[in-house]
Amino acid sequence: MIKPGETKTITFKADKIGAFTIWCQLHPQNVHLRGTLNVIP
Ligand SMILES: [Cu+2]
Repeated sequence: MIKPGETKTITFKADKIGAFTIWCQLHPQNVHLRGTLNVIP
């Protein structure tokens, strides 16, 4: 988690191409709009 206004860089290996739904881990999935993580070649 990060505080409001704070920035943080994370690194991970995206081993599949596509559009993946992402959501907040702190609240039920219907509380916020979901986001999409797009992995492109
Ligand atoms: Cu949330």
